[in-house]
Amino acid sequence: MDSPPPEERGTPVGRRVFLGTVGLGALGVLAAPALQRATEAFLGGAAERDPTGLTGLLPNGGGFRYYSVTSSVPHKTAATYRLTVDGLVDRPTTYTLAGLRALPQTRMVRDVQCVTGWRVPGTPFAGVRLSRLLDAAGVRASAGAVRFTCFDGSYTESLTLEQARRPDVLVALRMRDKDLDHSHGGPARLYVAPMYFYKSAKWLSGITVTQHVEQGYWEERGYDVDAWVGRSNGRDDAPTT
Ligand SMILES: Nc1nc2c(c(=O)[nH]1)N[C@H]1C(S)=C(S)[C@@H](COP(=O)(O)O)O[C@H]1N2
Ligand SMILES: [Mo]
Repeated sequence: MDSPPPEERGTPVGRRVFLGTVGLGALGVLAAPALQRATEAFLGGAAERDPTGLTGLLPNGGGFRYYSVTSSVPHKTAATYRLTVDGLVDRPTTYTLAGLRALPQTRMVRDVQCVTGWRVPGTPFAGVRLSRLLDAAGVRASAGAVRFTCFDGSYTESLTLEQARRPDVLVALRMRDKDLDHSHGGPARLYVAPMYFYKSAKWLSGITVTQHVEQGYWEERGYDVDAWVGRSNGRDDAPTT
């Protein structure tokens, strides 16, 4: 079990929620059919068996399943990668990878939990707190949400501003103490530790501050916008102690 760094203690994602994800593996498999039925109903029966997780299983991914909603994704290097922060901000900003690496880095070790039941325990992620980028840009008073876009050209996600400012939400540059590789969304992805992994948009290219939450890719297809692990997507029966 990891022990959260001091600055993370006392945030809403406490030990309770974290421990609540342990042992969810078996439960997740049992709970999956209900979610799958809901998704299939939503898609008119066209959904594959496991719409957000079973495509492209990486043989040596250490439990990770590679997933992309697009068939190919361009590669970006330190020379070509850019992350823009815009929308309802006073100082729209474009970061290079070097610029992101030069900012203070936060490392967290949590379980990764896909909504379809697979889980990878104790996975280190590191990067820049999203709150830092938002503060640097100067979020306007009228703002209420943040929208994320990706250089795969299709995937989108969103968080409320309150969620986006949590200390356990990162623009991650590293996973398992290595630079994020392309398959896992490198050079930079969103990492939303307390939520199911579909919130953690890979190949992050844009952060746009908006007034209201707009549904992301999977949310338009039936998944919860507030994707707290153990408390959303029909998993309210997850352990709570
Ligand atoms: N751009 C993009 N981000 C994405 C996805 C995607 O298809 N495209 N899939 C999501 C889902 S459903 C999961 S479970 C994780 C998978 O991350 P991994 O490929 O690093 O295991 O990424 C999330 N972020
Ligand atoms: Mo997923």
